[in-house]
Amino acid sequence: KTAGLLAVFMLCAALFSASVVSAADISLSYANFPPAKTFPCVQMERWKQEVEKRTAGKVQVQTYPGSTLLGAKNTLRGVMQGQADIGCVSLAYHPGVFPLSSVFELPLGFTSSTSASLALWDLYTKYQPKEFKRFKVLTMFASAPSNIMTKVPVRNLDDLKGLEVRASGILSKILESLGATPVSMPMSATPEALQKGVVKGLFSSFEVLKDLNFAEICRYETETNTAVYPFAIIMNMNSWNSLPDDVKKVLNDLGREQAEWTGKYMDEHVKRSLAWAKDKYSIEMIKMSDADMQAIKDKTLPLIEDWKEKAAAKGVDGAAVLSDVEELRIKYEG
Ligand code: 3IO
Repeated sequence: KTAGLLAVFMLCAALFSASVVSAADISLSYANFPPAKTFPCVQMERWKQEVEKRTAGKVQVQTYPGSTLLGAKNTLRGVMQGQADIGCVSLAYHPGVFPLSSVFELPLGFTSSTSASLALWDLYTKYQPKEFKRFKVLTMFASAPSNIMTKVPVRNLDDLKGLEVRASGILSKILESLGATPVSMPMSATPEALQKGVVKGLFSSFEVLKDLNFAEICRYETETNTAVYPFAIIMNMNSWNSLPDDVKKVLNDLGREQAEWTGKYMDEHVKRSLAWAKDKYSIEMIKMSDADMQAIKDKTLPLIEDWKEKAAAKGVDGAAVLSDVEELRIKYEG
């Protein structure tokens, strides 16, 4: 008799605790590779706040900046396998894996993170490309246009000849076509490479001058305003499928808004960081001649054809994608 009562009691306790756990608390882990101060992590904290607010605390997000849960190169696999529920991926770190979305790594003339981020999100929602089929994509965004930050002045294309400069993906190919010696690595590996002298500079957006203190070591900033780096925030498919519908709606509704928020934050932050770097380290801003700027356009043009061929080999209609991106660029650049 006592054993029967005990069994009933234990069953009730089990049911009770299960219902409490499922109703009150959904905990999602979110892995990010660069340090907490950088823009991918700033947007992560904003997303966490919005999600927790809009679900009235039903969802809690545990954020892991600085590769504390997954690093730059193993976030894709880690999220797929469920080591984190959510992860931040810089697409350029995975050449060939994103034949459609990598179009944003080409020199297409985007002048802001806001316009590139909105165009990227619209392109994703239109095509729903199969390169993301294993994931739920929560949002996407892009860095501001890339520029050359170096220890030595790069005043013209001649100065760039043979110079070791860090980039990733198609942006490394852009450097190569300009005569530099690109060294591909994630942003998270760049501070050490600069310190050790493995590279003389980097090719990315200017806000890292402040956020990673690169202004201290890279006093020369050459404006090229070429390609952006596209990002995706991906979620494990089982984690997504296990969410209740009201939570799914909150996350879906945040997709475009988060892309725009991140773009606007980035564009403002680039200005703040440049002002800070001028004030603190007296960085020199360099503009190349009109002839060199035209040469940059001419020399990087073949990369667009390259991309189209690679896209075609993966079943992506590159010409259609490029024409859609151009339409979106005009729409969002105004
Ligand atoms: C980036 C990546 C991590 C932290 C700050 C950043 N600013 C621009 C990027 C773009 C990127 O992925 C890269 O590797 O330059």
